[in-house]
Amino acid sequence: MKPHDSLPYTQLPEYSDAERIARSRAFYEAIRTRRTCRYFSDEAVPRGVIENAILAAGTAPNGANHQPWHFAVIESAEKKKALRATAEEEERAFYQSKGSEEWLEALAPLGTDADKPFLETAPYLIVIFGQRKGGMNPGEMKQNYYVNESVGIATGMLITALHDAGLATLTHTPNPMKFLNQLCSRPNNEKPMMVLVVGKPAADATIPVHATIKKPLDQIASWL
Ligand code: IYR
Repeated sequence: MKPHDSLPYTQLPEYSDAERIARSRAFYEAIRTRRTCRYFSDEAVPRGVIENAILAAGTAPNGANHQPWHFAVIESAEKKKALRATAEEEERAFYQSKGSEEWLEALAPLGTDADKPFLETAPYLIVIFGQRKGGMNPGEMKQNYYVNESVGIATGMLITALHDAGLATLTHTPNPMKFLNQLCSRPNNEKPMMVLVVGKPAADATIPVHATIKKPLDQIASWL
């Protein structure tokens, strides 16, 4: 007997080797067109797209299946304005003095600065929280495990789902982030980890060439 209630493993499609190679190549060709966006259109995007993308993110592998995440979706103009005001204040401190010379030098080819108008322009800001405590059921306060890893994987799946739906994203990391708990009415044991800006790119959006240079396979993988 198995030590747990069990179901047969999910039926995966029976592809030929050639089909698997073609499909993995096609997926790579699709995902390699993803670009971080810093210029957003204010055009509306249906809430259903965001809901489905969050449902997809919620299937991510995670510690003990406690699903230690919360996605606070900001769509109100006032909340966006408040988030932008605090984030820009912090970014000004970062770009003017707090950021080390080495760090600012590393960012120079991206052309980022303290101005973040997209935080008000884009239709959605998804604030992603990691839950240090929780468990599977509402109201539980069990220890959660591998919170950073779990939320990182879920965020990657969220970005991938949104890209697949034809939407642009920006992973924004205001520093420090604690103000996001109050802004999103989230409890103190939750750790804000990322602001994901979501929408359509502005018609005249550009990307830094620097960001398009990806390491080749032999630099990012080894076979042993
Ligand atoms: N949080 C800042 C700075 C920044 C840091 C890194 I590392 C980036 O890859 C990009 C930006 C900002 O949002 O501008």
